[in-house]
Amino acid sequence: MKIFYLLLLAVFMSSCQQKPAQTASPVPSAVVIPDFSADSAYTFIADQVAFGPRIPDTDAHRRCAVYLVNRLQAAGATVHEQPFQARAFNGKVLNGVNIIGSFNTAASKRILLFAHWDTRPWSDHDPDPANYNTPVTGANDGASGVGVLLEVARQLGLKSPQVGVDIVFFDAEDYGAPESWQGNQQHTWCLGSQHWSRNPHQPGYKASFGILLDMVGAPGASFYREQISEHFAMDIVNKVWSAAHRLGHQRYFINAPGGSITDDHLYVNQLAGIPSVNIIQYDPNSEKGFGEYWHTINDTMENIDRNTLHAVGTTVLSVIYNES
Ligand code: AHN
Ligand code: ZN
Repeated sequence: MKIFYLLLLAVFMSSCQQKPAQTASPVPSAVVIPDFSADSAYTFIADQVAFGPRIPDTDAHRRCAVYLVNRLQAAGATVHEQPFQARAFNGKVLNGVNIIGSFNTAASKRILLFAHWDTRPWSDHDPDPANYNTPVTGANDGASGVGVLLEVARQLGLKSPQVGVDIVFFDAEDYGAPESWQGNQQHTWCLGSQHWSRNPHQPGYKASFGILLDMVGAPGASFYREQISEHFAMDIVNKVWSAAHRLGHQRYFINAPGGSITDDHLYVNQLAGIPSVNIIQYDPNSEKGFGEYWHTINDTMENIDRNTLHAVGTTVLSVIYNES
């Protein structure tokens, strides 16, 4: 009889012990973030570079626009092209086009991701003044941000996030007046984002926040906390930099103040009222803040590093898939 009760007790206890494992776990399951393919992003950068310099009113520019639209559509985005004209500092009227790819169009909460897709017509920071009138190839300055976002787009199409996402490729960012220009340099950059911020592709368009990627492909890049970003969107800087640190990317995302950089996010903040941050390679402690190949003839594929693309891409995906 004693043995029978002991057996019964043993069966009872073992069934009790199993129970918690079978029902609700006390730890909530973590959000699954899709894998970012740095190889794919790298290819998307090489594809853009292969067109040649993407200067408004050139054939390479027109052909690259078709490519960008096709890639966004292939990822499953609803694509909107926004052509515009803008007068450059030198009086030239540029024919530009902003390209917008939207995911989860029905979602009311939206995140804006952006980069510029044009390239600079002059290598005005090249050590050799003879190269001044050679266009920048723009592997890093232009193609890198777009390449990372095309891979983000591909992942968004494979697995839908809880929020809506709009990816904007701004044109005519890099047509700004060179330092030698005698006139007022202010507002000569970022012509596409100035246009879009005054005339969004949907009237009254709003997003919860925005993230700009600019020059995100160089080996060993440092992304300091850019100061216009901190001024308009401190919470978002904290969100992005802490996501990067959680993923182990603190060597790239430095928790210290960077420069105050006139870039597309200035106008998205100031004119469109969307709190936005800039992930941009700029080291305030170095002599050449934007890196040694910035606005030179050496901004080429040899200076694009998959590790940097991966750090930035996984950080952006982590931020998006953690939003609800
Ligand atoms: C200025 O040099 C004023 N802004 C940098 C914006 C930029 C140019 N990003 C890429 N190229
Ligand atoms: Zn540039």
